[in-house]
Amino acid sequence: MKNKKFPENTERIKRRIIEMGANLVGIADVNDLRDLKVYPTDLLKPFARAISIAVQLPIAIFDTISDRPSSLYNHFYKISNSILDEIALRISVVLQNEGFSSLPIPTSDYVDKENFYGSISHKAVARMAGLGWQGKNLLIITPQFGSRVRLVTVLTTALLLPDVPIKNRCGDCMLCRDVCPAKAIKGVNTEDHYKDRNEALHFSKCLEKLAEFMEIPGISGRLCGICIRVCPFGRKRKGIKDEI
Ligand code: B12
Repeated sequence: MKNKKFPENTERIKRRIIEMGANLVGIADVNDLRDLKVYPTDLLKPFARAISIAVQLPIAIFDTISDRPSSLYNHFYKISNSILDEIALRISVVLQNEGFSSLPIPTSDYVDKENFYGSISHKAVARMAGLGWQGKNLLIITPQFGSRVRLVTVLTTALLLPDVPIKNRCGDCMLCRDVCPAKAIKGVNTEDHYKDRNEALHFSKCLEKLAEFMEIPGISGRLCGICIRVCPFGRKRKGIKDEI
């Protein structure tokens, strides 16, 4: 891949990722992530770009969630993780074969199990890659699918053309705050990103509720999904009728 062919190659790589089953893809400049806490601390050093990839979960899956997560959501969130991990692995090999060192970061790993930190925040990468903004539920909200996406990151030396972040569009909407069964969402907006997760959430309340939900038969992880279900973005389904 020649540097002077930036736009063509960026489009080609993005297309390839979509063909592999992703629904959204964007590119962040690693320089814009330098203030991000990462593990190990030199994780980003060899790389120039971070590719953010999203797979959506269908609205109907979230509609099986009432005041607690459903076993159906439990099942398919794991499948979406596998799809994302597979895409990240495959595109890393594609880029490597073109001469660019590329590192897939797992969808859902906790490197700091005590404080609940992944090796890199996929949400921060997604935001800087223009996939969406950080909503009041602390999650990435995409215009197309709301928060009904899961994310993965590929770090690469390939100088792909970076995308630009998009503005927060939550406005006065408080649906996620009002529906949260733990009353964990404070309802505070951010123009760019929260300095700390406690700015958006009563984090311990969210954690306690997730631990409670883990006791439900059929729920094997720290799952909820209620704030995701109500997000109005992407709920209008073109061509799909609810009633026949
Ligand atoms: C540990 C973890 C948890 C923990 C802690 C969550 C947390 N908020 O930290 C627990 C178990 C509580 C949890 C719960 C959930 N999680 Co979780 N979780 C993770 C995991 C593995 C690591 C997150 C992490 O490192 N957090 C550390 C904090 C500090 O970072 P943060 O949450 O990203 O928020 C900060 C940054 O984003 C930063 N930021 C944003 N933009 C920018 C830009 C720059 C330049 C900088 C410097 C910073 C910055 O601002 C925030 C405040 O500091 C990620 C996967 C991953 N590797 O990213 C999934 C992940 C965040 N979880 C996810 C989901 C969906 C959930 C749940 C809804 C559960 C579920 N599946 O039903 C709940 C929602 C809770 C909530 N409202 O936040 C998704 C989010 C998808 C999305 N659309 O945003 C992720 C990305 C998994 C995935 N691969 O898709 N999770």
